Amino acid sequence: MSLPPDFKWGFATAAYQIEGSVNEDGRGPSIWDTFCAIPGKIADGSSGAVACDSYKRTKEDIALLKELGANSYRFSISWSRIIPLGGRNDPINQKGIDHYVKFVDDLIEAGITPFITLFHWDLPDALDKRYGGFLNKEEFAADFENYARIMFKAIPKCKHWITFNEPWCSAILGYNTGYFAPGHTSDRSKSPVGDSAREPWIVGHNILIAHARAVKAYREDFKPTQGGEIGITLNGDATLPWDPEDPADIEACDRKIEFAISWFADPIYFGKYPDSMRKQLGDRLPEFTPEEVALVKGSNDFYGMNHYTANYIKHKTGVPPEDDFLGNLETLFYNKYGDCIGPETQSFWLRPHAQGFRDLLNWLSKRYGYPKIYVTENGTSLKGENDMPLEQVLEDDFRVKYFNDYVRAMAAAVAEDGCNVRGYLAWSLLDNFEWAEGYETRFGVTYVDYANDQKRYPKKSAKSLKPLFDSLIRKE
Ligand code: GBH
Repeated sequence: MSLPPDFKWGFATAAYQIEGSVNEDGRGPSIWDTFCAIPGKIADGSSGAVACDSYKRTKEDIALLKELGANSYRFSISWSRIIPLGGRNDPINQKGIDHYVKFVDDLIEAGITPFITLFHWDLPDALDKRYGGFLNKEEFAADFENYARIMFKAIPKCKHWITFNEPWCSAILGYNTGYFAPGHTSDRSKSPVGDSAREPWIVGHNILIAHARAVKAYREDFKPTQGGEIGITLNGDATLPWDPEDPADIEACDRKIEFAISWFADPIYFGKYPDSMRKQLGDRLPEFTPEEVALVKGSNDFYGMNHYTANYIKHKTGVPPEDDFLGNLETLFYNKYGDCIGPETQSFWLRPHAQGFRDLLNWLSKRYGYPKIYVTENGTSLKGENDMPLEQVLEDDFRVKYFNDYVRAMAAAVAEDGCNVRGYLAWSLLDNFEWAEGYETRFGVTYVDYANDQKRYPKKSAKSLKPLFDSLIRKE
């Protein structure tokens, strides 16, 4: 028994990936509606227009959570349902607010603790068009703070707030590779706009400022009466040296994590960017003003950790190209001796390697002083799952094993290494819109039959988590 009695566990989702109803009750478009409409951006040409229809099936989703035994649920709010045009002087849509207020009431009524993500990539499209969205520090931060305040006020019952989900993805995939909305990149065959060498670092900086402003607002004006907590969720993969004997590969392992995670976490815990990033990026990486340092430093009540996979890291020599965002290194699935890091999944970037989870929990805990951690996402796709017959899909032993191995690695990090993990939200409750990969890649513990009225079928993995956590959580 290695997890504390009040350990929170359950499942996670995000608004644009599950809700559908994009024109319902006054919602305005987000950058993902716009991006999906551009031919070639989404693998199967789809969008989140219908997705899992969860906007209309909140009852069904809550019943499912209950059936699976979850005590917590992480979901995100669609900003453009609250303020269709997004900005602080734009009209507020009461119907959007009412929807989430009712949803939280119903969750709590069902005994499920809500974790709310304010921003999971679906920026109101009007803000992108009006002033360049994340690229405009003053406007974006002010508008995000205003939106966050509306939600804090409307949902005092929520005690766990996440400002941003994976700002790395918004910055790098949105403004360097162009793989995600709004699709900026220097590659003119993919986008008429973008500067892969500069924009991502500006976007990352501005998201940090917006995060910190929302945290300050919560702490000053809501936390004293509501008593909740707030933090950011960062994504990052575990790293192992390609050549364990080569000090340059060992150093590159840390640098990879610094470029992915410490880019955001160092400013939040230490008030500065990592030296490795400053060294490589020079003045393309923005500087924090003294006021910004004061705002950003210390702006986490907890660390939200999204984690899926691991890579072998091989350092590169020579001057990296200007658009490099990894830290002058290669990420590989095989090491020098030909060992493979883990089996293939449907996601080109994901190979299970549970020991990496334990190692990364330790890396983060050491660097940031053993903060309280919520694992806000962890999960896997399964090679070829979309083409399997339903009976086979429902016997997802590969995913059962993934969760078993990863949750046990986490429990060991808590019991044996002293990491302060207090919650775990599996990704995902439902198969859903997997962004640029469309619906071909499934991450759900529940199969969603998109061709037949979005009917839900819990897979074996859905039912595997309750007994697993029951065996690991100490009774009072
Ligand atoms: C999460 O990101 C998201 O929060 C969630 O919405 C999503 O459904 C889930 O993963 C499953 O994908 O080769 O540069 O294109 C996970 C972290 C980081 C994984 C970026 C994919 C792409 C690397 N993601 N990565 S790249």
